[in-house]
Amino acid sequence: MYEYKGVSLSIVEGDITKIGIEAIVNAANNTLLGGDGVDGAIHKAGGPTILEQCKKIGGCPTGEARITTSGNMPSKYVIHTVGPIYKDGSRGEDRLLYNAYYNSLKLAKEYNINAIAFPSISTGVYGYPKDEASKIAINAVTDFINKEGGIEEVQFVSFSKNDYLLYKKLLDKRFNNN
Ligand code: AR6
Repeated sequence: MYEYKGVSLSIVEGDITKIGIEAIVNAANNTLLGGDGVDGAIHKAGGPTILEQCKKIGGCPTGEARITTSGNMPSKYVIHTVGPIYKDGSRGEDRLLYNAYYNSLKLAKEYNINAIAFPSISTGVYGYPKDEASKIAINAVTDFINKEGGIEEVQFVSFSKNDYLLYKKLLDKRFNNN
């Protein structure tokens, strides 16, 4: 567990659909109509009410975020965001990934959500290099805390031991933990 300006930051290894927290973030696509990876897992665990709400929303541009309820999952809300498809790093991928995190937090704040869990957006099907993506995730979250505030807890959910260790290395370095 880490603390940054009074906000609790932690790394959790496991399946985000099982986390009982106010909001979980989905790494969705522009249609918001579901897919593989964490998106598929969220729609499967949450049930059809999420898809019904997503259909009404009608899509989401890359880097932006939209919100639905969580259906049958223990969380209350799902914040659907769309990360970039990684090509070669020269097409503004870093800014779009940053925006996906930042805009998810902005939406959370609008809904008075205090605690949120993020998967590692864009690092699966969309192919973003994990090391770079984790740094961007941490930068976006700490920038948001600096500039906007209003959040109390952020969890970085890692789906593998390697991802967990990567976040741990970066957060230890940043916050000087041993
Ligand atoms: N809990 C937590 N993390 C998970 C889970 C889970 N249940 N399942 C996978 N991950 P991805 P993307 C991790 O592919 O790269 C979909 O088809 C996974 O190990 O889910 O943003 C959408 O519809 C990886 O580190 O999302 C889009 O079309 C991370 O979540 C596209 O994939 C993100 O992998 C989005 O691709």
